[in-house]
Amino acid sequence: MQKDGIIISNASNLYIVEDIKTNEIIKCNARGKFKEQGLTLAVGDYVEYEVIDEEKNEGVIDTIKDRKNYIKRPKMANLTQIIFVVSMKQPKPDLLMLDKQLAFAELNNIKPVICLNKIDLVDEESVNKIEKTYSEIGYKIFKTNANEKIGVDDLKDILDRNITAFSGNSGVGKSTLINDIFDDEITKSGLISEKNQRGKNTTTSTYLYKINENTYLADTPGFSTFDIGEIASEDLYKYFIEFVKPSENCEFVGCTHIKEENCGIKEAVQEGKISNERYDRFCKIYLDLKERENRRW
Ligand SMILES: Nc1nc2c(ncn2[C@@H]2O[C@H](COP(=O)(O)OP(=O)(O)OP(=O)(O)O)[C@@H](O)[C@H]2O)c(=O)[nH]1
Ligand SMILES: [Mg+2]
Ligand SMILES: [Zn+2]
Repeated sequence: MQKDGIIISNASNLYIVEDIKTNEIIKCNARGKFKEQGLTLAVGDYVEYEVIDEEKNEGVIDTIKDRKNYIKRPKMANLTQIIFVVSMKQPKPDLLMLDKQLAFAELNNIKPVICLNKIDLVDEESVNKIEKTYSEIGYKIFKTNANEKIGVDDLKDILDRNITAFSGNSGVGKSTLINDIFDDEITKSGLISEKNQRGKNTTTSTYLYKINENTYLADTPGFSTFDIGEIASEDLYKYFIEFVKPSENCEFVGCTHIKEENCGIKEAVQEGKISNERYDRFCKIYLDLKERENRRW
């Protein structure tokens, strides 16, 4: 009998499937046809599986359902939301990284959410400045002090009906936030808080935790920003969402929005409709992508 499940972890050819209805865990292999079709199954895939061995909880995956998206590093399907954690201090905010990651999310059709953490370590003004830049673009912003669990409840609410991952540089507070939110649910099982010999939390493979009906949290080894290398330099502006409308006013077809005269995006910067700093970071990322393209030829 075919049952509905979701892949919650994967090591080489073994897929751990959680039954959607019963939450039972079944160790599955994949049918050979997927390989023949060049399809790689991934954590987050909704599947139909069949139980082969009732006692050992073993089964086989027959079908993959249509994917919303697929990302390569970490290998994952159907991620619907990423919470980008930015630390206000120790380490200081890395907005270049944030902008790369926002572009990555836009490229993959994943809802981005920004969490400004460690607000206890800086004055309110510097938090509000970053908040203003990104809320004006239309992004959702949360301000937290994870150590004191301040602002964390609001974060919890947006997880509902999503497959969410946390992302951000080392030390920004991802694990602290996740532990805050799932104090009881997850960390008791020891999974997220599992420590390696050095006593530091590490995540080496992706794992999905079911929080609620249709609600999962992905613990991942981190997102490779190199994946924005998939974006052609000339398309980058499309993933800086507030640049799209002004770009309609560019005089030249194929305007790179860097050096040209009569560029709609540069005009919007001058008129204060696009943040100066965001534009500067756009130029930096553009030039990076361009250089990578040139090296490829
Ligand atoms: N003052 C302050 N410290 C915080 C806050 N959130 C986290 N920290 C501290 O920052 C340090 C790093 O936090 P982690 O949660 O381990 O950071 P992480 O993002 O998981 O780091 P990696 O696992 O290395 O990627 C810890 O010592 C936390 O106690 C906060 O809001 N305020
Ligand atoms: Mg961590
Ligand atoms: Zn332009």
